[in-house]
Amino acid sequence: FWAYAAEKKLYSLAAGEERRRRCRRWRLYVIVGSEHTGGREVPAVVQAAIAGGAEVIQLREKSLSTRALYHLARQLREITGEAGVDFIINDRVDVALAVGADGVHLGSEDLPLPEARRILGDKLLLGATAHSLEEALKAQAVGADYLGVGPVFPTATKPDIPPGGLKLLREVVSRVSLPVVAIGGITAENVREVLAQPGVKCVAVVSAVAAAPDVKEAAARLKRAMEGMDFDA
Ligand code: 3NM
Repeated sequence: FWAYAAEKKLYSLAAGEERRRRCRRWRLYVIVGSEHTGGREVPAVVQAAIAGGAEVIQLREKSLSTRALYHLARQLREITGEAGVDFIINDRVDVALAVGADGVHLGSEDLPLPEARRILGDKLLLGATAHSLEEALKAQAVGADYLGVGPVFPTATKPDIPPGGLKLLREVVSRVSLPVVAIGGITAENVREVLAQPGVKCVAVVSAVAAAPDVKEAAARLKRAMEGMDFDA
């Protein structure tokens, strides 16, 4: 029994390390949902974001029926799969499994992380939102693979939570070993100062890409702004 348990533990440690390694490769994480695309079709916006250089797409829909969400998620799974881009679904563990997404992002009102992990098995990525150091430590303790940390700057997309600034990022990175995705009010103008924080290698955006008149160019502009940064630091 002990040999079996030890082997199982080793196996699950290796799976966790592999999941975190995948998240550490991300630089530009684009969140899309029909509320943010200014009436444009979500799949077209996702195509353009990928063409501009997004490496991970999150579908975040708060008011579609389950069937409509499923159909949309299937289309995005196809687009992201062809492009070799990771595909994350906000909140809906069931839909993520149904369409074969790469992971699920969970907030504090969603399923608890350990339950989601039990349902998802050890391959899918599990992201958690952290608005404070306390939430970040808690999410790490219960098995998140990466953390969305913010809001960094004031943003109309999340007006109810006070921004934590670059200080919040520094606090979290200094105490948590998980990959950190900075979020909230990030644009091509401020992305360099965000990524200049040691340990922060990825930014997530909603409006800077999904709401931009030229989505591909907006994503490409963010990627250009990151050029020459030392992500190994
Ligand atoms: N979550 P924009 S901030 C969806 O801090 C979301 O948890 C946040 O949108 C958090 O790029 C945020 O338009 C909105 O500022 C980010």
